[in-house]
Amino acid sequence: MAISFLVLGIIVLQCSFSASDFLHPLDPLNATEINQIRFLVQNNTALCSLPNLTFHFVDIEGPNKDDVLEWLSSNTNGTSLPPRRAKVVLRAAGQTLELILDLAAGSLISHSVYTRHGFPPFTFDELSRAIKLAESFPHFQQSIAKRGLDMAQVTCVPLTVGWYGEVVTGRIVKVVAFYRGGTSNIFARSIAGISMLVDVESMKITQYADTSIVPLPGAEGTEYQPSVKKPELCPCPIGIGITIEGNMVKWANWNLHVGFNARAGLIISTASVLDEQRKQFRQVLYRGHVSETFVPYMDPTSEWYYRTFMDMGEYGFGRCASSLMPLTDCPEHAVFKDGIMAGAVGQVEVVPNAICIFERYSGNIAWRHTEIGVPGKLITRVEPEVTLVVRMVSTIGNYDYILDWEFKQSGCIKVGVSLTGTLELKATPYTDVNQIKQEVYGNLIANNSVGVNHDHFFTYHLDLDIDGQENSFIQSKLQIQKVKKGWGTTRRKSYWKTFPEIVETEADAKFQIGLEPAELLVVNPNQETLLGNQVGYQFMPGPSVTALMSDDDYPQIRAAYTKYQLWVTPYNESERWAAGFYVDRSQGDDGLTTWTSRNRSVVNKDIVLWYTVAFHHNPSQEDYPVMPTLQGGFELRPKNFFERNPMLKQQ
Ligand SMILES: *[C@@H]1O[C@H](CO)[C@@H](O)[C@H](O)[C@H]1NC(C)=O
Ligand SMILES: *[C@@H]1O[C@H](CO)[C@@H](O)[C@H](O)[C@H]1NC(C)=O
Ligand SMILES: *[C@@H]1O[C@H](CO)[C@@H](O)[C@H](O)[C@H]1NC(C)=O
Ligand SMILES: [Cu+2]
Repeated sequence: MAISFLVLGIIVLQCSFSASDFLHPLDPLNATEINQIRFLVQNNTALCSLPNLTFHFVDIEGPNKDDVLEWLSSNTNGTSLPPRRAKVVLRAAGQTLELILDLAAGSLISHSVYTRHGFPPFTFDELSRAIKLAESFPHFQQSIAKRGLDMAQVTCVPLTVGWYGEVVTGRIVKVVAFYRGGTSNIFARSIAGISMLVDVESMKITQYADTSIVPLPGAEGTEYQPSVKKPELCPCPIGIGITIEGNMVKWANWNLHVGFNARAGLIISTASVLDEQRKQFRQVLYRGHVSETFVPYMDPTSEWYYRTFMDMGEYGFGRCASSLMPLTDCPEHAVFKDGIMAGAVGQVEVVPNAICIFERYSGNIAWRHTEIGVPGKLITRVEPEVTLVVRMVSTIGNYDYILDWEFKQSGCIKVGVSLTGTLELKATPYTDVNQIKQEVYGNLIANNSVGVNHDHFFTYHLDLDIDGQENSFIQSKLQIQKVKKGWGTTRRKSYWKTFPEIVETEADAKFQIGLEPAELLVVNPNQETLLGNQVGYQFMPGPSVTALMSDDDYPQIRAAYTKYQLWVTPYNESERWAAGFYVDRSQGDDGLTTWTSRNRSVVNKDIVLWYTVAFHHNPSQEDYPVMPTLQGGFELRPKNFFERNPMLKQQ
């Protein structure tokens, strides 16, 4: 398996990459730049003397959006790129340090200590050292022996702990244990009753308790075999063709930039669509990516209550990116791109094949019509749908999240997020639903295993620029109108009509979607079609899911933004992460809810949409031992953006 994967990887790489050193101002940091950053930090006299210096965040800083747009419009190839800067977040001597570096000058622009609530993401080094520490802890080994288990079959998993009103003194993880014996599905066999706290800065176990012995769920039926069936090689249609220059992707009528960082993973930026009539590319999306995730479990008991993960800010979606498998994760002809980031000591880390890009022949119909009204003729015109998909998979412990961005020739952008992987199961004495007398906070989905109720929230940062930066947001309600008396000969009593309302300020720009019928639109009030309609894109939400925790519950305070599915804010480069930048043990005083309390105007401004795709997950037996994918998402659809259906060629 490993060998054939390697061979395929090489083949794909050969036909996918030109040696082009095409640059875009939003390109992720490359290996040379990451090495340069490490060098600058290690040779800085103030920094190099600090003990236990670790790198927690390294990414490009900026550049200024105006500079990027100017560069794009002047269409220069690598000349006059805006200044290349990096933001670095370090931990040293118990402090969080923020640096801004100038990569051209090789100098430190600014340097400050962050003193407010919350901590940067954990490094993988810290997490793996915490695991090793726990596994070698004598009391823990005794607890395992007491249960008659073999230490060599134990897997420890470090979990972030959230915040519950306490005074936060340090960076800690809770380590929980699972048993591999007889299975590779570790999350199916939880060793319950043991609780361990590790201070990751001192790398010491600060709390240990072994309270109760719960039966270990069996190994039988937990295994999920990798599919050995080789995908059939399709008689694939000849593709439209994907052109990749550096990180710029050109396909059909789309131009876009595909970026990556350790926190967000996949980042789509400067996406524009060709208008054949106007003979120009028109801006649609300046930048889009998942900005935070929130997975609160609904079990308030002592071993589970703290499981309220904010994976993106605590662990990182890019950090947890999986290498995609050719022909299974992505179809034939997919082009792969590596994910490059900085590790704990600033070293270059590469996730091979972190992103794939491919044409999708869905078997769907892009548009069609059969005309029977022309005498003597039966006219049928159909166009099959061919789209471009950009994909990554992030595996955060037990869950695998598949993130898709699909670009259609109709101008639509469809964003999908799929959940699969294994559930984080809770061990229980029960082997039959009828035995259950006490609340188990979920469902018995396998012998001795409860699938605990939980939610998944994915909050997207969507900086739309419809035909330019000055945009407005419109909520257009559909309301029933009564037909007035004395209206002539109609026998109708009612009809519906739209009532578009421009959303003025942030206080009005947060929505619980689906309560009443309404269209949600981003328009450019300064641009019209030839017919005089305002150009725009419609935001098509997925099913409406709202957080179901009380407002005073600590996880809900940290993720208060999940109460509304959609928020609109004026663009501000430093407002990018919905729950704030420092999420580990955050207290809810940064992020969307805080920013929007300023009640800024969102009319005819550069605006950003924040949309949360969410799922309430009440597990079932089919989720065991591995969960079939469950998909959610949303779509952006042109609305009076083109003069007519853009898929029809000019006549
Ligand atoms: C559950 O496990 C018990 C033994 O631990 C076994 O007798 C029983 O058949 C199992 N039930 C199912 C549904 O697999
Ligand atoms: C941008 O947002 C940050 C954080 O909310 C705020 O401190 C800063 O003042 C804002 N900048 C502008 C220009 O509004
Ligand atoms: C927000 O600003 C608008 C316009 O100035 C004002 O009418 C509204 O009352 C403000 N809302 C809040 C909650 O401050
Ligand atoms: Cu789930």
